Amino acid sequence: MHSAFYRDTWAEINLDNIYDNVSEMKQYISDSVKLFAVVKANGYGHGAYEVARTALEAGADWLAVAFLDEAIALRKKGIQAPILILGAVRACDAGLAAEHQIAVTVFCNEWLKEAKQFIRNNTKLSVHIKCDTGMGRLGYRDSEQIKKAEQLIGQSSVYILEGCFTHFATADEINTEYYEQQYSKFIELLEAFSSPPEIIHSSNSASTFRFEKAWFNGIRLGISMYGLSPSAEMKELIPFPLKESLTLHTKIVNVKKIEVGAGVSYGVEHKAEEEEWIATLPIGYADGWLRKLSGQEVLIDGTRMPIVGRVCMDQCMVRLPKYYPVGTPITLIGKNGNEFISIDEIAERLQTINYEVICLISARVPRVYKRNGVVQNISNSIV
Ligand code: PMH
Repeated sequence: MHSAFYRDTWAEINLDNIYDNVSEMKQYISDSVKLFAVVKANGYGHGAYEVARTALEAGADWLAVAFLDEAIALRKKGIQAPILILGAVRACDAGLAAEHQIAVTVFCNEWLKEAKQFIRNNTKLSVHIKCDTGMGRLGYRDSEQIKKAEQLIGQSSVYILEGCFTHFATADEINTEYYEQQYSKFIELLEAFSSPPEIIHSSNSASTFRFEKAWFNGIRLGISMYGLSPSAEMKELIPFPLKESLTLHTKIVNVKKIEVGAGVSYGVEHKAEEEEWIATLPIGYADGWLRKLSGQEVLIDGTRMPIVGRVCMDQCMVRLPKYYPVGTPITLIGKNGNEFISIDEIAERLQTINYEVICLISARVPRVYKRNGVVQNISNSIV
């Protein structure tokens, strides 16, 4: 269904590209390896439900999210595929996860002891044991604790031990020393099981591309499903072309000629040195188009123009080389004519990583989903 939006700023999500990225990855890994499509944080800003559906169509076996609300939201929209919550779930919510057939991550035996009372007898909770092999975030760090976890799970009628996993901290870096330490630690921790769980998974995008030995029988694909490289160093190591899937657009809402010395925006950091055409764009930091993007270029008619003055909450201004009418389309991220502004370019300007740029595009920016080249759906969380 199309839901309307009434502002001239939107993100376009190319689901065909997401489909292609997933199916390329499916072909790259062996048939016996399950693909977890990581759709946490609203599908890295792209839209969790639409990405999940597309990834499943393209051959993903599992979905992974960060917390219970994200998983339940997918279930409520009718997604029936297996879902794993990668982050912590409160023990008192274990029953809710079980009712929705959502698998949870377990990283501490106290949790196993406490959570079982919240799970109704006619339901079962699938658990994946998380090993902290060096990320220092969540997970068991020693074999004895894992043996105990296996026992606690075995003794209880409400738990099913389904998986075991870890997460690498440096898979996207050229130097592999720390990676190898984590890998060895994971192998050591896996030996603690008297009977290993069905699904063993450790690799994010970077690790999947680089280390076949760390595929085990599941990989967790996040950033590269969205067509992006996990890091600048990784770009040359990616075995197939990735397709960026998010572009960001707006339109000129006001245009004026300002005289020499006239100021633009808060703090008047820009003053015209000669007569200038200034256009106002209806996008600002509350949309995730941050203040640091003052000076960043945008595309009009296949040409780059700079943002001048401070980016405001809902608007920013660009200097035009000539008059353009209200309604002229502007590309903030993506291709326009022969020019292209990549997500990585924005990340560089913000001195951050591409992950952060896409996650920051806020809920008030409508998402327009294209599939098979045509608009399939529009989501607008405001109206
Ligand atoms: N598995 C876990 C446990 C993760 O936290 C992430 C990403 C992925 C897989 C996917 O990684 P990829 O996007 O590099 O493929 N998590 C995060 C994070 O917490 N911060 O940045 C990325």
